Amino acid sequence: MKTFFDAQQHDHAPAVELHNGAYVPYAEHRGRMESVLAALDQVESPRDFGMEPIRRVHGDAYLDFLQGAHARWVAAGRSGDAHGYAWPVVGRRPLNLNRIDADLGQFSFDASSPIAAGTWGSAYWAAQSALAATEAVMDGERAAFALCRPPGHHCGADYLGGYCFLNNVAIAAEAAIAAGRGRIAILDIDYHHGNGTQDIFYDRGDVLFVSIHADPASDYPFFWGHADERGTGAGEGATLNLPLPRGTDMNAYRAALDISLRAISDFGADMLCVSFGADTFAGDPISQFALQTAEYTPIAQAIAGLGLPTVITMEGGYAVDALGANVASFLAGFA
Ligand code: SP5
Ligand code: ZN
Repeated sequence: MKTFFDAQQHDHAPAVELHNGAYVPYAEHRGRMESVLAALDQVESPRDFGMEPIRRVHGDAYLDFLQGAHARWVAAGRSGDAHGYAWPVVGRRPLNLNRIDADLGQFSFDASSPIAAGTWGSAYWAAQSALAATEAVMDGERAAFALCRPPGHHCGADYLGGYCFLNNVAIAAEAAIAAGRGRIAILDIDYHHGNGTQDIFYDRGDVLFVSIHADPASDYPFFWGHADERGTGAGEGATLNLPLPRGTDMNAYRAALDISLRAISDFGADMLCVSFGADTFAGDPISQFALQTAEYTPIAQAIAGLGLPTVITMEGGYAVDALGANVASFLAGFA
């Protein structure tokens, strides 16, 4: 399968994240990509599609913030990565205070996604990888894989979080629509709910968002991904959340997958985008599902059975030693 990755995606290297009350080593590190790259035989660098496709998803104020945040952090006399610590209560009006600490709160929803010196460049090239995979599929490939790092599904039009800065799968979907595709289905099979993607398309009837994830009653991101979230306005019914309990194994997972595939098939999409996270793996250090390496192949075969041109973007997966094998097992299902 055509796979896209740019070496600049390695530059994003935050040191620590806040977890259970302490700063611990950042789980979303470059070793993840090294594991995947070692398991795949051919990877291409994407060409540069520029800012326009990114601007279709993200607001200008957010993009200006993201590009400038680390330099402003340094200009404020700080060292290391930019960490926010104060957030506006929901409903407070946005204020233009020209204060890096205020903006870190304004444009994020959690404390697990510091901005490092290389963050913007890596996020930019992850998005370009997603665009290259989209282009490959529109040029006739049956499926293509964007090895996105940083991942994207937790960040919204105007906020970052969950290790995500630019929403790669949303950027891919909007690029396909701009190129003339009418209806896009997004299937999110990361362990965590894809809250950013859901928010971006919540009122849209032309993009179906379907997500299978750990129940947000027990797991991050808590405030999104509950079964009663079904879209709004023209998007009513175009969001489908299938939360599953901790401990979910292949049997229960497969039943939710079948419901997802039926919804996508009923929607009549002409392209599919898959947010693929391998943090559903039994050995994942931050997640609690029980899928095995070999089970990613039949999952992918079932998805491929839809017969839709498919763009796959990488999301989470933190069992670094097994990550390459898990990704390879998934991609094998499309072969
Ligand atoms: C893309 C994706 O999978 N994002 C997941 C973000 C989850 N963040 C909340 C869980 C925090 C767990 N931190 C563990 C750190 C271990 N070093
Ligand atoms: Zn995840």
